[in-house]
Amino acid sequence: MTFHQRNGEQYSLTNEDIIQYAEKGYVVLPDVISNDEIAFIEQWFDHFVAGNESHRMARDFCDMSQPYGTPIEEFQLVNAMLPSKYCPELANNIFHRVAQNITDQLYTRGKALLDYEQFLAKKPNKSGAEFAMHQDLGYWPKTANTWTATFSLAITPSTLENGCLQVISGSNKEPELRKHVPKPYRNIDNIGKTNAVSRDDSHLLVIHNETGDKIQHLPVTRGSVTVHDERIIHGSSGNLSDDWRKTYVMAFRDSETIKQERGAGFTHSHNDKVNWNEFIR
Ligand SMILES: O=C(O)CCC(=O)C(=O)O
Repeated sequence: MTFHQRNGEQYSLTNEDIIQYAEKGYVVLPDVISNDEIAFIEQWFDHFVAGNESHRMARDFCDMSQPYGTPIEEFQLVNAMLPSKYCPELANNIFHRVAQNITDQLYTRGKALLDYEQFLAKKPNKSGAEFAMHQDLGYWPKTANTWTATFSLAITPSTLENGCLQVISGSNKEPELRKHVPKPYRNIDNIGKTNAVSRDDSHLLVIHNETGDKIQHLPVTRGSVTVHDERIIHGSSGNLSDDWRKTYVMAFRDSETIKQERGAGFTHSHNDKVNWNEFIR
């Protein structure tokens, strides 16, 4: 039996991890970041989620379950994009360095680097704090090489009750990306009518579930990590617990892909001025 091992900034994957990631589109890695290391990250996490940088983040501080313009007091699924851009003290932190080491083991046909990061927090007792099921590639511009490893570090335990990550294992092998559309929200003034929205109204995209979709939940302990690829269907439910769910997301992509994205003005900031029509899949 092979065990995972953290040694300095290295975390050794097993052959089974590498095969599962390629075949099923995800892997769960226990005990990647220690309690002491998380304490540093959590201070910054709480700083952002409390809205302390919101005055200079515009749409990079938003709710991933509700349209832009939702008042901060009503947020359920708090999203702070690109925290190291706003507070460079966080850049190249221990999670970044260990995740880079793991990425280098998963991706050997080129060099993948950190493309973007985000803090995601589900407030306690918010059944609406759902992250609708999607494929990450549905959110991004077309690029020649799509390879991605997206890491979710559990800053708090991630459980069934607080809305842990859920995946459809193996859906990364579907030949076509599913159709993603902006989430329609009910117009409260016009009960019964549903507003059609564009990506300028809300960042959130949704897909249609298909019969046969089998959801698998991925609960993890504090300090553990899930890694998912760009094609696997995934999302998460609301938080029915009395505690926060806090997650630090980091995505690594091929260095040439990152160059292509930046060339098209795409930095993963919600403030990017992107012509989405050019990116339609
Ligand atoms: O952790 C979650 O609740 C969802 C995160 C997610 O969808 C992503 O990182 O792509």
